[in-house]
Formats: sequence, structure tokens, C-alpha cells
Amino acid sequence: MLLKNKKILISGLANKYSIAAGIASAMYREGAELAFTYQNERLLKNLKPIAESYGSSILIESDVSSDESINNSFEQLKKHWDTFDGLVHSIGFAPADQLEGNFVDVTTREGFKIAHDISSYSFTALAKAAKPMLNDNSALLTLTYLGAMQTMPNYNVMGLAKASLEANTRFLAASMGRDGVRVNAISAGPIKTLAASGVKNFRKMLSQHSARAPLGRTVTTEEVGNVAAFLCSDYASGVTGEITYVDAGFNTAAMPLYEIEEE
Ligand code: NAD
Ligand code: 0WE
Repeated sequence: MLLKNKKILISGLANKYSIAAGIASAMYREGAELAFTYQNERLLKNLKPIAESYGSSILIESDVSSDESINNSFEQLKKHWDTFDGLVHSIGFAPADQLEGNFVDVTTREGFKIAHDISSYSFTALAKAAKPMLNDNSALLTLTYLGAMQTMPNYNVMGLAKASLEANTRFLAASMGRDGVRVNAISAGPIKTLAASGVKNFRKMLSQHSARAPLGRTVTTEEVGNVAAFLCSDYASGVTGEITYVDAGFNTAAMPLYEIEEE
């Protein structure tokens, strides 16, 4: 039981395919007490039965594009918990028109602003709001992607936002370390979630991933969840400011082992 007596707040659980659902499942199994935030009313009906299955009825609305919504959500949380031990940020967004086409042609000032606001600043905003309630030996965790480090078609301005999120992870770690707060990120391989479902040629990307990755396959939300549970546990007490890849080794291999079969 990695997380016995730990209270952890999880954001970004939209449905059972969400990475946040794999994280919640692993954390619940490891003994954590969970609470959840959701973006809007529309997502509450999906979340409710899932949260219930993880023993939680603490469901709080939090739209990270609004400081008022964030502040309200922590006021709500205080009614249930005086203090807590962990926060999972599993939120990312860019307008759809930013994620298809040639980077220099499709990227706009407004698209850049929204992507960075929702996908990076929100992690700082949640850390700021959570800070007064965080116990000693607590942990913050976010989800990033290889597009922060290397290019690929269509990920575009989200790559810039993830680069910012990774720097955010390091600066938050430096900023909060003396308060007993660790801050880390998991860089997950591609997974077919709601956020990936609108993406052109995503199935092709999954098969390319399997071909190049040392493990010869993609990763599951459960595998991401297991590493998330570890990083938020006291077994990771010496780890902060780190980006941990959970991608079947994809980022470590420059070429696939075998010739890809002709189609
Ligand atoms: P998902 O669609 O299940 O989760 C994305 C979540 O972001 C949703 O719950 C949505 O409600 C939330 N969100 C968006 N805008 C918000 C706002 N303004 N306020 C509050 N919440 C908001 O998809 P996912 O793939 O599980 O994504 C979770 C995280 O994992 C994201 O940061 C994503 O970039 C990252 N990630 C995903 C993959 C992948 O291939 N699926 C790979 C690496 C990293
Ligand atoms: O971070 C992500 C998903 C990011 C995302 C996806 C969407 C689709 C719907 C952010 N905003 C939106 N906005 C929408 O309107 N991933 C790592 C998954 C992902 O998304 C891609 C990928 C991969 C991988 C987009 C293009 C290319 C590759």
C-alpha cells in the first residue's frame, strides 16, 4: 500500500479512457483517499460512477481557465479536507485548428495563448491554490508528452505548451521543495483517450509507436497510473523536478529494430 493515509486530488478525469482514470485506479488500489475535479457540469455524469467505484464522493467543479473557478474549487475542497498530500494535473488543451496542418501556417497568437494558459499556467495556478493546504511530504504531478522535446506532425503549439509545462515542473519543484512539496511529470506515450480521439491519423501514430518502441507496443493508462502512484508516494521522497518517461522506451530509440512490413 504505497499511498496509505494519503489524500490526493485528481483533475482531468473525463471518462474511463482518461489517463487520470488509470491514475485514480492505481492510487485507490494503493490505499489513497481520492477527490476529483471536473471541467464542467457536462462531465459530471461520467465522473460520478467512476469516482464512486474508487470510494469517492468528493466531486468539485474547476475550470482552470478561470481563477474564480479554481479558488471556488479549493473553498469547496476545504469543506471535506483540512489538508491533503497530492495533486494530479491531467489537463491539456489547444483549439482544434491549432492541431492540424503546417506549424508556421496554422499557429495564431490566440491559439498559442490558450494552449499555454490551459496546458501549462494551470499547473502553476493549481499549485498556488493548493499550497496552503499541502502537508509535509506531499507531491504534485502533471502529464506531458514527447512533443515538448522533439517535433512531429500536427502536435504543433501543444509541443511548445508542453515544453513550458516541463520547465514549470522544474521551477515549481525549486519553489516548493523547502515546503516539503515534490513536483514531477510523467511523459506518457500516445494513448487513445478523448483528447486523442479528434486527432488525424492517430491510429497510424499508435502503430508507428509500437514499431519503434523497444517494448514493441504502446502503454496503457494503468501503466502510467502505477508510475504516478510511485511518484506521489514516499518511496519517491528523493525525486523532484523530474520528467519520467512511461512510453515503452520510445524516446530512447532512434530507429525501429525491424523493417516495417510494406502495406
Ligand atoms: P482526456 O481528454 O481524457 O483528459 C483531458 C482533460 O483535460 C479532460 O478531463 C478535460 O476536461 C480537461 N480539461 C481541458 N480543458 C480544461 C479546463 N479549461 N479546465 C479543466 N479541465 C480541462 O485526455 P488524456 O489523454 O487523458 O489527457 C490528460 C493529460 O495527458 C493531458 O495533459 C495530455 O496532454 C496528456 N497526455 C496525453 C497523451 C495521450 O496520448 N493521450 C500522451 C501524453 C500526455
Ligand atoms: O496532449 C495530447 C492531446 C492534446 C490535445 C488534443 C486535443 C484534441 C481536441 C489538446 N487539445 C485538443 N483540442 C481539441 O479540440 N496528446 C499527447 C495526444 C496527442 O494529440 C496529438 C498527438 C498526440 C500524441 C495531436 C497531434 C499529433 C499527435
